[in-house]
This record gives sequence, structure tokens and C-alpha cells, in this order.
Amino acid sequence: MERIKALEQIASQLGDELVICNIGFPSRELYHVKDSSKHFYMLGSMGMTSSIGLGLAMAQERKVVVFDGDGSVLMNMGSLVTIYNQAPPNLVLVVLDNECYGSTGNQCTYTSTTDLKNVAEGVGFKETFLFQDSEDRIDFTPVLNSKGPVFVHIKVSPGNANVPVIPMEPDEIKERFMREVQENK
Ligand SMILES: Cc1ncc(C[n+]2csc(CCOP(=O)(O)OP(=O)(O)O)c2C)c(N)n1
Ligand SMILES: [Mg+2]
Repeated sequence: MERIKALEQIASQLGDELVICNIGFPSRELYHVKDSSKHFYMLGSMGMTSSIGLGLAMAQERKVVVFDGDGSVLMNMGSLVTIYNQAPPNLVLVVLDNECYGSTGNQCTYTSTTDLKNVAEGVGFKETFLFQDSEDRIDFTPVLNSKGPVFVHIKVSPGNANVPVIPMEPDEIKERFMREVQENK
């Protein structure tokens, strides 16, 4: 399954959850399949979606779903340790693992040999899920029914969808999202 299909399937199963999405093509693809004021498209700060998601989950009670990438998790791996130890019950960390830095030209990461779900379990995560590349349907219900922090490892095939850049300014994305969070506590 390609990343855009995984994003589309999960997004279609979300309701009131807040979403933090990784830099680059993942955000473009999510915007393309479904836009919402509940989405924060993170621009610029590779590695920081999990940290932003953790802060948001701790600051309010709504469930937070983070779409992260394998390269970004590798870049900020310490975030897994902080998330596990802070243990926000309302945080779901989804890693879309294409074994490469997809947004910058598909350079290989090390996740073909280093298993990120094993890493998360080694850190202490009790609720972990794995969806293989070969699966054609992601049932997200058991994930949403689990008490966080939840780690969801989704193997996807490399490849970026041919979708345009998000036609919103960074400030617009941020302010729309902040309003959504503040007005619907
Ligand atoms: C600190 C930093 N280093 C590098 C980049 C350039 N960059 C943007 S996205 C990206 C690849 C991200 O890879 P991954 O998290 O696996 O996501 P994918 O695009 O594969 O879904 C890189 C290297 C950046 N924005 N910030
Ligand atoms: Mg990747």
C-alpha cells in the first residue's frame, strides 16, 4: 500500500481526533485526500511531529493522532522515550514507514534492518500495532479503542503521490488549528 492510501484509509475512520502530520509529501497527501481544521500540517521541522503531538496531547483531552515518518522518527528517536514515560492516554503515534526519506528523493533510511515497532516495544510501549505493506485494508478501530500511548507501525511502499503543495500559508494552518483546539475543548 502506498502512503497516500494509508493516510486516506485512516483519515476516513477518524472523527473528533486532532491530527498532526509530518513534513513534506505526507502533509500534501493528507490535505489532498481530506482537509480539516482538525489537521495541523507541520512544515519545516523534520522530526518534531511526535514532540508536537505529545505536547498537544498533554495540554488537552481530545485524542491526538500523529502521522510521522520513519526518517523523522530516526532523527528524533528520544521522543519515543519521552512519550512512553509521559504516557499520554490520548496519543496515537502512527509511523508511515517507507524505509526511505520519501519527500526528498527516496534515499534509504535504516528501517529495513532496524524494526521501529521493536524499538518502541523496547522503550516500553505496551500498545503496538503492525500493518504490513501487503495489507489492503487498515482497520483503525482497535487502535482508537486502545489506551495511549499507542504506537502504530505501518509499512508502506515508497513513492509520493502527484499532489500539489498545500495552498495555505503556514500562519493560516497554525491559526486555524489553534482555533479548532481552543473552541472545542
Ligand atoms: C532538520 C531537517 N533535516 C532535513 C530536512 C529535509 N527533509 C524534509 S522531509 C525529509 C524526509 C522525511 O522522511 P520521512 O520522515 O521518512 O518521511 P517520508 O517523506 O518518507 O514520508 C527530509 C530529509 C528538514 N526539513 N529538516
Ligand atoms: Mg519515510
